[in-house]
Order: sequence, then C-alpha cells, then structure tokens
Amino acid sequence: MNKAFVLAATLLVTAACTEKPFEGALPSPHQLAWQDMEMTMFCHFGPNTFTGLEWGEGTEAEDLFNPTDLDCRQWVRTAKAAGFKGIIITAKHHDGFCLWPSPVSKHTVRESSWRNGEGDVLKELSEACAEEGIKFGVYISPWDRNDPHYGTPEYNDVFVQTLESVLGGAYGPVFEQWFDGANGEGPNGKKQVYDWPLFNGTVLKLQPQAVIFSDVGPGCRWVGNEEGHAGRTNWGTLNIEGFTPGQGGPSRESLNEGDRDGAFWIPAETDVSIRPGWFWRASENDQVKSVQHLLKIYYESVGRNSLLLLNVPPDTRGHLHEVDSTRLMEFRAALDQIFANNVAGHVKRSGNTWTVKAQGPFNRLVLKEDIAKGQRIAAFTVEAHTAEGWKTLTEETTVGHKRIVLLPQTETEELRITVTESLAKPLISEIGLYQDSIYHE
Ligand code: FUL
Repeated sequence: MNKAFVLAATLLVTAACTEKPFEGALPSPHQLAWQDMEMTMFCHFGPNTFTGLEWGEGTEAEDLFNPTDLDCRQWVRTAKAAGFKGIIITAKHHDGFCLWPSPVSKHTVRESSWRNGEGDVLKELSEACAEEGIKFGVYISPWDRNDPHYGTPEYNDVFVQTLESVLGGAYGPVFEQWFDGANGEGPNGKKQVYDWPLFNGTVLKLQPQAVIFSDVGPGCRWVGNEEGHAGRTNWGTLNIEGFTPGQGGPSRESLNEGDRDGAFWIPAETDVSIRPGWFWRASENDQVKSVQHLLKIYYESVGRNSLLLLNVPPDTRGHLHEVDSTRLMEFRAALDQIFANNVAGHVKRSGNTWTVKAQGPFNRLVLKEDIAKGQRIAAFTVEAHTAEGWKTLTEETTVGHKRIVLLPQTETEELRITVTESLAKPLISEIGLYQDSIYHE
C-alpha cells in the first residue's frame, strides 16, 4: 500500500476519533416533523365567544353556544392560504363546555339547541383539515369549572375518558395535544391533583405521534410568555426534574431560553393571540395586530428556534372575522416578498467557518442546524468583507431548527460565519441571505 495513502487514512481516523461526540438529547421523528411545521393556528372558540369572558364560570347555559353559520372550512382554507400547517382548537376550555358530544359530560354541544343538539365542531373541523391537508390538534383543559367530580380522585378518570372520546379515533390523527397548566377551583371549591403520567400515557397510547404541550413537555414546552417571543438564546432542550406543568413549572427564563445541557428534547412553542384576548370580541375588531407586529413575532419565534402558534379566534358566526383573515393574507404576502429571493451564492466551509458569496444587498441571515443530530451551536459571529478587511456585524448564540438574524443593511461580496462555541462538531444545513424592505425594527 502506498505510504501517502496510509498516512492520509491514519489522519482521517485520528480526526474522527478526536472529534467530540455529541452526547446531548435528540428529537424524536415526531418532534422533528412538528418543528418543520413552523407555523400553526390556534382557535379559541366556545361559550366565551358569546359572553366576552376570557375564563367562563362553567355555569353558562349550553344554549349560549350558538354559532349562526359555523364554517370550519373557511378557518382551514384561511389557515392554509396563510401558510399554517396545523390548527389547534379549544375542544374544552376551563369552563368545561365540550365542543363535541362528550359521553362523560352534561355540558356539551349535545345539550345546546345549536343544530338541535346534533352539532359537533370537532367533527366538522377535523374533516375540513383532512380534506385540505392541514393537521388537526386539540386543546383539552384539565381544569374544569363545570364537572362535579373536579377536585376528587374520580375526576382524573373522568378526564381520561374525556381524552379517550377525542383521541380514540373518532376525529382521526391528532398532531398536538395542548395541556394548559391552569389549575383553579372547580364547582365545589376544590382544586384537582392532576395525574399527569396517566394523562400523558393516555394520549400517547391513543395517538403515539402526538406532540404533547405543557410547561414541561414531554413533546414541546411553553415559551414562558404570551407576547410572542422566544429567547434570543433558545435551546430545544430542557431539564424537567422536580418540575410539573403550571405553578410547579421551570422558571420563565428556562422556558424562554431552554437549558443548554437539558436532559430532554422539549422545544419551545410560542403561543400568542392576533387580538388582545384569546377569544373573539366585537370590541377588539380594531385591535388586530398589524403586519409589522406579526413580522416581529415571526422573527422572534420561528426565527428563534421556536414554533409559532398564532391564535385567530372565530367569531359568533363561526367564521374567522374578515379583519383577521385579511391581516393574515397581508402577513403571508409580506413573508413571501421578504423570502422570495435568496442572494446567498457559493458556500465554502473551512473548519468552523463558512464563507458565503453574496449576490446582492441583504439584511437577514437565515441559518438552519441539522437538529436531527442534536442542537450543538452555542455561539457564532457574522462578519462582512469590506475594503478595510473583515468587519463584525453581530455576535450571536444558538441556531437550532431555524435562526433568522436581523443584520444591518449590508452590501458585501462575502460574508463569514464562524462558530466560536459548540457542544460538538457544528452542522449547519442551510444558509440564506434575504432583503427585507418591509419590517422596521
Ligand atoms: C392560558 C389559559 O388560561 C388561557 O385562557 C388561554 O387558553 C391560553 C392559551 O392559555 O393559560
């Protein structure tokens, strides 16, 4: 064998052996698919839509729920046109009212005179989602201000049966189960001790692909605020030992930024409403968030390694209101315009530095990490080549599924990205450069 070849082969083997192996948490295939969705829509709908309350009392008459022209297809088509890949509906909010005829409740659509007690919002929505190729998800609140068993051990079994009636197959596959951490008092003044392992086990037995949301996962975590921003540093990993959903959850800071050495893969989901409240109110029709505000939310959620769950609440007709749907189309048009033209040209990697040719002016850098192999990058710098040499544009921290860096307006022939700290060999899977002439910081 040729000596040079032996030497080269030995060097290669040595390099492979000395490379720090990645030992951190990894995503499941379901979590990876979930993160790729990037944007999903939340629909808060129920008695509160008709009373104007945010938290119903649980004593509302069933007849109050009376959408005059329910059209879930309109929600789904609007969501699809706006680029959302899934919809999560409040099947049961804290007031206990079920948007489907739950066999273990007497406070449901069945007890209302809407469609003579034969209506089923989950049926209509899940069918519309299946027809349009949008994923269907459910918010089922463990807190129940109506159920007489709430506050007693029996309630946990009632809640399991509630889950079973939604997740057991009647409405097809569920991509996400949303568990709110709120744990208030029930009709008898008592609080419930939730059996989380039982609840999570029930969900995963019936819908193994479902990503379960709570303050501690196991599928994804709350981002720690309802304003629409993930941390500029944002790890997809979290430590959950000793924590529970709700009051006993990790600190807001941990939820917002994740834990660098977190033992579990539990990425952040940013839930925020397009309106001031979670439920629709006529009085808030003129307070729907502007395109500028939605772009800021997009950059600070999707652009910071988080999935965006944007709440667009249906109105008393059972439609997404025209103000909201128009705003969503304007938001979509803005995103399409900003990301239409990638001016990044040839990329060359040398060690932990990527040098990118730029074929036009830009002010946004999009980076993606190959997270199937773990989130590794902890710090990186971005430099532009100028007549005086390399000039630092910014110093940043994590990347993850997608990181969009807002750069100053830049014209250069070459850009350099250097990973200065990482948990193992950094793996960047995508680099893009774009010109955003719409959003102003
Ligand atoms: C909160 C709930 O208490 C709100 O009513 C709303 O559903 C929001 C998404 O989560 O914790």
